[in-house]
Amino acid sequence: MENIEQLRIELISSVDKAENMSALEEIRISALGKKGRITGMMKTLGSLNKEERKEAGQTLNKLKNEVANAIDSRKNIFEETELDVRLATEKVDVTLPIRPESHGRIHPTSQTLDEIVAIFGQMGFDIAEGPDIEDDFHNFTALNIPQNHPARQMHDTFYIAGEDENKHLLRTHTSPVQIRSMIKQKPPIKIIAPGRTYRCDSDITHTPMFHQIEGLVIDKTSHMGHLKGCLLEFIKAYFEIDEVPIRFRPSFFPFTEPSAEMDIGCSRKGGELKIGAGEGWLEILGCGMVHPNVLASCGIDTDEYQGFAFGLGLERIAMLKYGIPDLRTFFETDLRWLKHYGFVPLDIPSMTRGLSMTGGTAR
Ligand code: 2NM
Repeated sequence: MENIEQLRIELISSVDKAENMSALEEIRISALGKKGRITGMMKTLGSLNKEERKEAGQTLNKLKNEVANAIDSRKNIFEETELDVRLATEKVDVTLPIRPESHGRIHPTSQTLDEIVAIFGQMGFDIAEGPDIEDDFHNFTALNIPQNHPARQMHDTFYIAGEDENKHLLRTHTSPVQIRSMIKQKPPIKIIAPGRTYRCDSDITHTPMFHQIEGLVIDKTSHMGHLKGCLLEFIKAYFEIDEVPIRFRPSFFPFTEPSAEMDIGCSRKGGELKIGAGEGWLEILGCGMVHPNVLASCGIDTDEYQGFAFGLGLERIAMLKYGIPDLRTFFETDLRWLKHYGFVPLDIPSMTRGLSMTGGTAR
């Protein structure tokens, strides 16, 4: 057997002298590889007697570890040096404008969602999310929607195959998210729930999938006056105008009492729709005080708590702001459409930077 100490000195010194990664790899193979010198010596252990074998085995194992460690630490030095060189030579000028060849655009649905989230975020609302696949309880029962209600029928709701106690379905609104929040979290609650919703409906003004944003405020004293103030502030911020007439018309939803539909003022002079003071009205969202039955289904004490909720369609409100005439084009993935109505990726909506600086028909 070769002199182990001799081999140790030889290997460690060649590791120290190695100039680069590939030299190190050669040393590793020649010492520790299948046909390496240490490996070779290990194979000869069988010919020794028990005592000698034990001693030589331990010494060889120690040598093996020592050489492997020496190679690893030399590797680390190379890697660090390499990184230092890259850090010193590679530079990024963060003040450069974005590349002219960047053609990607943000979809109006995403842009509108980001704008609305920025506005309600500023007002202190949290964002809540939930599953697209819901069950009968969260989508209907907890919302005070009776068993025989038309919305539950097969032709309005996408049910998922299987006939169990608590049928699964694609949520028809984002209200089940509020239900989950109310069950999970104690009041006060102040959330908006944006997301995809699904209805078995398809014509000029309906697509089987669309986006909704719903809001919910639960505390001890909130009333219709707060609802009105909150929604007025939202509308002014969203349409970026200081004065908008609003009006509330009585309505009906199973999950609110009283319920209302909110209209905003507009003018249609010269065939162009303009939001703000004018001779016309536009229906914009539904709202109301959360029905006590809904609160009770979520385990909230109706003697102590009350609150308001509202819901609106994202695509519809995007169409109004950005002058997009056809709902269905939102879902057609037509690049020419996206190029026309889409937004530059770096124009991220925020209440301090402004909502939409370029984009839509403004460009
Ligand atoms: C609307 C209109 C009115 C609403 C109610 C609730 C909940 F879960 F709190 F009961 N969420 N959303 C609501 C109320 C939604 O959309 C047109």
